[in-house]
Amino acid sequence: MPLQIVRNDITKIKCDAIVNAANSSLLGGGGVDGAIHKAAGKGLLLECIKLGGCKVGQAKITGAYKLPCRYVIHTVGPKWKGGENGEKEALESCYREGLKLAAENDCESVAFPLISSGVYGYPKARALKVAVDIITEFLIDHDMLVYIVIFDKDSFEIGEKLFNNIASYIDNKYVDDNFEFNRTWADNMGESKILTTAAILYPGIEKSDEALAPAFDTGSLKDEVDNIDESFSQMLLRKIDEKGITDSACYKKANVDRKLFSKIRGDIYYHPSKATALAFAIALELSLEETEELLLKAGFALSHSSKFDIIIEYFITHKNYNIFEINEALFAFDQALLGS
Ligand code: AR6
Repeated sequence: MPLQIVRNDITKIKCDAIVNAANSSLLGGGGVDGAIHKAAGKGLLLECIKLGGCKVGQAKITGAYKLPCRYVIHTVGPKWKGGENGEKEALESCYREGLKLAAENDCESVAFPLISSGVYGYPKARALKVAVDIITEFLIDHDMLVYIVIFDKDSFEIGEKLFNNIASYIDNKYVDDNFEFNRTWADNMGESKILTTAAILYPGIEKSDEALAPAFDTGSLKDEVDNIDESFSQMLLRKIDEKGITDSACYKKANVDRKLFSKIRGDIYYHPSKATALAFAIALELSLEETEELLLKAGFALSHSSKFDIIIEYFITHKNYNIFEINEALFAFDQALLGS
């Protein structure tokens, strides 16, 4: 995925460059700046001294010394003064200038902290939105893997209302359906059993195992194989055509890497991960039914036994196909992110 939001300590990220939320002296400080200098060692400070500082919204690059990356890009975020003093434009400039330096230095991957959102007081949710917007804009014309590294969980404030709506949607689906499902399962089997993958993939299978038998009895296996359905790759390409969008618009919206898309395009039997299949369903703005069909082509299904799946279902049924908002919600509920 070209943009990944991860929770980690940025000094531990292995990529070409990490970005430092510095102050205009570039001589170190607290927060992420302190952590980066500490992990990089004295060499970083000695190089920074030679840079002669940096203005708010600008960026400068140095070596990374003991850090597990090649470069550190130092940028100076704005101090939050209520939001009417050019803070947003200055913060946008930090991301643009940082990304520009990364591209000029042939970086294939770069990790940003949430600049200004600590000591400088920029509200975290707004800081995150600026980061996502500018990085997404940049990725339209550049191939790069960009990480936004979140240190503390409260950086993800998806909004109380949305959080509560999703929470009650999960509650309804998760509790009710699981209760119902487990009860019928136990009733039918007369004992508690661990759900098989088939039972999860094809709800209803538990009701009558015999119902499956004809599928295996009729015709030869060779006939079945010869009449194999449209594959995931074929359905994906068909849907892209039907929606009248370009391949690149689709994989970019899905936040899927170009190389991965080429693999899927070139191999009609390619089996993507569930998260990748879902990312395409979201990018294509498929209905719930179409999403389930696409998933099935890849051997997956949406299950009410999984919070992840219920959250995805929530967004699809509410026709909200913004992959970053979905990922923010997944993150808030401690779930894996789409496409990652
Ligand atoms: N990895 C990732 N993110 C981190 C880490 C870490 N190791 N440590 C903190 N954060 P801040 P600012 C997050 O204060 O607001 C310094 O003293 C943190 O939770 O580091 O731009 C400089 O020298 C927050 O979300 O930077 C400046 O004087 C985000 O990084 C001033 O602070 C940014 O918090 C800059 O303030």
